[in-house]
Order: sequence, then structure tokens, then C-alpha cells
Amino acid sequence: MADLAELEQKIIGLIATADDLGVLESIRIDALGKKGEISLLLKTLGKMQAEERKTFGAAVNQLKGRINQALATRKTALEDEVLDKRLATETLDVTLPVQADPSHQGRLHPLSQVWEEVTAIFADMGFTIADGPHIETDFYNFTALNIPPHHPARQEHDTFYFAPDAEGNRKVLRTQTSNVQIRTMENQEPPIRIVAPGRTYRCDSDLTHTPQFHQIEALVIDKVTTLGHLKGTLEEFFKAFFEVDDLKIRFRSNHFPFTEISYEVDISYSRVGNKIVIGDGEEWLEILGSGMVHPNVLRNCGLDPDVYQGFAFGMGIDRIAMLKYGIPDLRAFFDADLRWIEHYGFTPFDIPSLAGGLSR
Ligand code: 2NM
Repeated sequence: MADLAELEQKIIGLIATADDLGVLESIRIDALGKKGEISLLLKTLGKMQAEERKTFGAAVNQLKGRINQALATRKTALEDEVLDKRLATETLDVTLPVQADPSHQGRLHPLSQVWEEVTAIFADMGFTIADGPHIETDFYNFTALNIPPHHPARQEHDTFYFAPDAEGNRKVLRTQTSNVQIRTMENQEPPIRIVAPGRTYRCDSDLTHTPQFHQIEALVIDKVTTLGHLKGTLEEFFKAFFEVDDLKIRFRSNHFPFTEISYEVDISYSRVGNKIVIGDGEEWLEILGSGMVHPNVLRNCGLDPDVYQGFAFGMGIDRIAMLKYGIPDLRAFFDADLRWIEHYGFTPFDIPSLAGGLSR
């Protein structure tokens, strides 16, 4: 019995000074493991007299209980120490600014944003988005649009020409997106309601022109299509695009080979300081060309002008992007300057829609 007290003192002493969980576990194995000191004591019970076995067995079992208790207490204490140490080193400063998620760092180019905005508006009005080739034959870029060979209007287009083929035909980089309208009229029975946004090309480069630019052209063909439809469409479009309730539009007579009657369209704005504010105002800004599709164009596409008529218009996406977002220099669009994109760009997760808001 004296041995038991001594053994208890030794083991409890070891447990009290164990300073990590690994050491504590080896103390447990040495005492209570299969070949541990307590287990060996229990194995001696078999050789004892019944009376002795009873008292000694009970004493060893109680000792075992106390050792288990001491082990559990020390284990909890050591685990708390480990946790405290972690909490002390792993600090989190909640006053630091939130780091931007990398997926939110990219920016949409303002042209891409405006492209999405205009297509969202026209799609909402019931237009289909159409596209076509950028490298085009002379017929689709000029002749079908009522601009015959040697017509002076061809010179105004500053066309990029490819080298002539074996038959002497020269393809061109399209100077406007009207080739899409021509191809649509050839291939699709009216009613037609399409917009064709896309890249266009002219050999011209200065403060307000780049050799590659962007246009959106619209075409509506039906049995009854009027100037009233054109005016209503444009008024709705500009109010939606510039996100204003008040806006006036003005039609000025003009001439295009592909429309008869033809108009240039202005929208109203006012000057606040040196800023242009689109909306109600006394000043006028030229914004697009439009008209009723010329009967010759309809005929060139196999449509009978006595049955069908329609309107078309075209405008520069680059220009309306500059106007809406106050971007002063067109050439910056093509510079790929990251600082510029960060300033003028849009987050790709704000998808423009009439219901959800265009530019927010
Ligand atoms: C403009 C201005 C006015 C136009 C005409 C056609 C077609 F194919 F129907 F004849 N497409 N686009 C048009 C009319 C384009 O851009 C300033």
C-alpha cells in the first residue's frame, strides 16, 4: 500500500510538470498503457488471496481513476495554452481597409459598356442584334446602298482597299455597318427590326477620328413604316441612353445616297460651366444620320418599294460614349492605358439593363 502512495505521487508529479501534449501522452502510456505500471499491478491480482485481492484491487482502481482525472485536467490546460498562444499570434486587424477581391479588379472598357447599353435598349424595344463581315465586297459596302461605281460619295468614305483579285475586284474594310442591313434584307422576309453594332474603318486619323471606330445602325422594314416611327424610336432611345426624362430632338434636312428622305438629327443640351449636360436645354448637338430607306436600296435587295418601306439610322458609338461619360479624347480609347481604364472603366458585374439600370 505504501508502494501505491509513492507511485501515485510520482505519476501525479510527472503529470503536473508535463509541458506539452506529447509528453503527457507518453506519461499516460507509461502508467495506463498495456504494459504500464498500473496495468502491471492489476495483473498481480490473480495470484492474491481473495481478501487481499479485494482491497488491493479496489485501491489500484481508485488510483487509476485519480490518474485519469489528473491526465484529463492537465490535457485541458495544455490545450487551452496552445489555443491562447495561437490567438495571441494570429491577429486580425479589423480596422484595415477591405482588400478588393481580384475578380472585382478588372474593368470593362467604356466602349464595351456603351455597346452593352445600346444593345440592351434596342433589344428591349424589340430589335434583333445582327452582325456581318468586316471585309466586304464593293457591292455590299457601296453599290447596294445606291452608291454606284465612280459616284463622288465613295471619295467621302476614305475607304481602305485590298489589292484587286484576278478579276480586278477590290474588297474593302467596311466603312459603315450597312452591309449587315443589305444582307439582312436579302435573306429575311419583312418585318425586319435589327440593329447592327460593330467595328468600321476609314482612312482618317486626327483628334476626333481614328482609322477604326464603332457604329450602330438600325433598320426597320414593314408594310407601313413612317417617319413617326423613326422619331418615336430615336426619342425613346436617347432618353433611355442618356438616362433623362426631358430631351428634345430636332430633324435637319440632309442628303444621303441610301435614304430618301434624309435627316441629320440633333439632341438638346445645356452647358453647365464647361460641362455638356444632355437633356432639356437651348443648345443642339448633332448626333446621328437617318432617313427612309431609298427605293433603289430596297430594289437592290429584292424588296418591292410599292409594298415595303422603312427607316434606317446610324451613329457613332465612340462619340456617344464620350458624350455620356465626359471623355475628352477619342484616341485614349485605343491606348490601352491601365490608369485610364481604371478611371473610366466599369465593373463587369454591373450588366446594363433597362430594368436594372444602365450605368448605375
Ligand atoms: C446612316 C444614316 C442614314 C443606313 C441606311 C441603311 C440601309 F441599308 F438601309 F440602306 N443602312 N444604314 C443609314 C441611313 C446610315 O449612317 C449615318
